[in-house]
Amino acid sequence: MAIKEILTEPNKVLRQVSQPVERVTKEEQLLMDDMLETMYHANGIGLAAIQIGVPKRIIVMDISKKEDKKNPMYFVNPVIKNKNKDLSTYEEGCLSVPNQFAEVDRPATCEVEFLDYNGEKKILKASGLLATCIQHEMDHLEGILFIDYLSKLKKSMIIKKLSKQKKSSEALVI
Ligand code: GNR
Ligand code: NI
Repeated sequence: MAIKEILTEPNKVLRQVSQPVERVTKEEQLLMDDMLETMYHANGIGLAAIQIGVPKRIIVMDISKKEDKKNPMYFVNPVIKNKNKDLSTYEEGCLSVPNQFAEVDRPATCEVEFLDYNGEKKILKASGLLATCIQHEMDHLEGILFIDYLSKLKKSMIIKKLSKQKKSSEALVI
């Protein structure tokens, strides 16, 4: 297993649409292992493959509380069904948009069809933080970030901040 670098906005790779996985092989399982380790290392609750530069429709998540047992979840080729008409609001963050948080409305519940770590077809009914996180990760597969839902002004302020942060950290690597 290995900890990978997480790409941060602004970065065109994050805007790519990820491609379906034909079959879950050892290669995808190794990728999922690396994604999970990278996610835990960064204290995240979800990670899409594109965030480490791999344009495959793969997501890992673990929304268990710190004091509880780890509960890794793996989603390959996820499809969202039956989105609730009612919306929930969560303060979202993203490992690809470091240190920025904002409220986003999303369907309160949904169902997701996917292949698991072993390539078996599964259906999951999600609500609460799980539903929010799955939808946030699904957006990554389409090249969408949570800041895309904010006003133009808020979004451009965040991107400006991130660009500055990037430039100053690049300047340190001389
Ligand atoms: O770690 C994360 N926390 C989070 C909080 C609220 C809504 C979504 C998320 S996902 C995020 C990790 C991440 O960037 N996944 O793509
Ligand atoms: Ni994210």
